Amino acid sequence: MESSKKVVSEIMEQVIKRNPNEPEFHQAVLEVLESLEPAIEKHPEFVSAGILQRIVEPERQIIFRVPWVDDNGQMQVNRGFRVQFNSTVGPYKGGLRFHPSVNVGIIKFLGFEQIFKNSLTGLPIGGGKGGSDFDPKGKSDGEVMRFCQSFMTELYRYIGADVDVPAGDIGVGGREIGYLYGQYKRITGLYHGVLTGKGLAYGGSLARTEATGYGLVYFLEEMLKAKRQTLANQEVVISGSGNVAIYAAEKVSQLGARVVAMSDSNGYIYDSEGIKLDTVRQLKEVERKRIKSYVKIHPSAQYHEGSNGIWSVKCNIALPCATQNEIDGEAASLLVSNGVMAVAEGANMPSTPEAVKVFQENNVLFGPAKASNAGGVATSALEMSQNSMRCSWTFEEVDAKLKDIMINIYRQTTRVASEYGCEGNLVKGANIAGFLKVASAMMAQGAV
Ligand code: NDP
Ligand code: 2IT
Repeated sequence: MESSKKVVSEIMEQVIKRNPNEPEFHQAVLEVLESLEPAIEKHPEFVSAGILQRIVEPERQIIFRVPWVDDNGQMQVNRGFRVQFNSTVGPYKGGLRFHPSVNVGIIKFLGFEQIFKNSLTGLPIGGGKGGSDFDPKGKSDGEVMRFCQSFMTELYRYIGADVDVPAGDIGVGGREIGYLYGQYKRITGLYHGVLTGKGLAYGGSLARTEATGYGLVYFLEEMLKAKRQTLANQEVVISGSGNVAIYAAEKVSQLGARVVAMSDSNGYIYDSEGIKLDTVRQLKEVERKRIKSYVKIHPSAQYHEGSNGIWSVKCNIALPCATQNEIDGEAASLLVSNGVMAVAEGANMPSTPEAVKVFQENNVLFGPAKASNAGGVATSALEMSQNSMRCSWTFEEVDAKLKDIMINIYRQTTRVASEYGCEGNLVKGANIAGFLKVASAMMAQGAV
């Protein structure tokens, strides 16, 4: 039996060769493979069955042209993506991201991570991700609608309620899901749960909007409980001011903490008295304005240009909820020297490998994204169940299920970390736990 290190380095070499110019994908794969070493040692049968070679290769990658006409009558062309990564435990499931930085490597890193995250939820969902380099910022509702209709006119042939079920991610919220759903229904004539995050009037689930942020905080509460701590009176910094950030802020505030800083891609606001979330929601969810406008309404708060400066704000708890690689080693060291006690990831891969190392070496409680932000996709799976059953659960019912799922993910992650000799290391615990279920299902299904 080859050493697990050798197995990992051979596969990594192949991944880099086969997928050139995709640094985020390489980063995500390396992190998972390295943390799987103890699992590979215990289960040589996974290596002989080629599970690792297969799991790093998407089942299917779809890239398509998205032409649309802007408000000036000009033709615009964007690129659309859907990466169907792994369908071993259920239909492909994962969000769509609309952001100018989107490329196939970004979608592949997200789709790859989604396999393990979705497995951790315990629900029957495989891994996928999609999106476009379309930038919704500054576009009219009509432009966003025409773009979404064109995007779905191509995507519809690859998805389905039992095939692949997209949802939101950066730049894709209720408005976009509505336009995408309408077009899918018009083309196919089918009224079924092909997307999640739908409006409540047409098959959406209560608590899906809140789910990622709330789930993150339920996970964080478990991390704190293990150290006999609570959220009461903690000072919290949350990056981003989108869907995940807003509902993480709402839940930590309900539990007695104070959010002192939030951001967008231009800069961050600091309000020592605690950020007024109603203002943030009005600015971001309703008016689609920049976070800078907050200080016009609350002049005692401060605005600082540059989003990364947010990590210099002193806090006990940091919740990165904006984007990948937003905390590097230097930012992590700054947080540590300012006394941060816990970091839980709302965004996908927001901490660089150097940052994770800094947190772990300094005994900061660290909740990795695949575990801590799984509440969004878990609630999407609950939306799929309700659609299949033609019923709607109450907010309280969905929220209670979400909380149970997050507590289970925490327990599973800590238990597997101990079983595999890395007690307290939730990064390894989450990756190994997510992997074991998918790997054994792949073994059972044979060479597919
Ligand atoms: P939104 O589009 O609602 O909000 C994104 C926020 O992050 C905005 O404040 C945005 O600022 C900021 N942001 C985006 N890109 C960058 C960047 N390159 N640099 C700095 N700031 C940036 O997205 P979500 O809240 O849905 O997603 C946030 C993160 O959470 C992503 O990593 C996503 O993958 C992850 N996630 C989302 C889930 C969901 O259910 N929505 C589930 C699990 C994870 P600006 O407005 O200036 O662009
Ligand atoms: O990263 C994620 O888990 C999401 N964007 C949510 C995916 C989903 O299908 O709800």
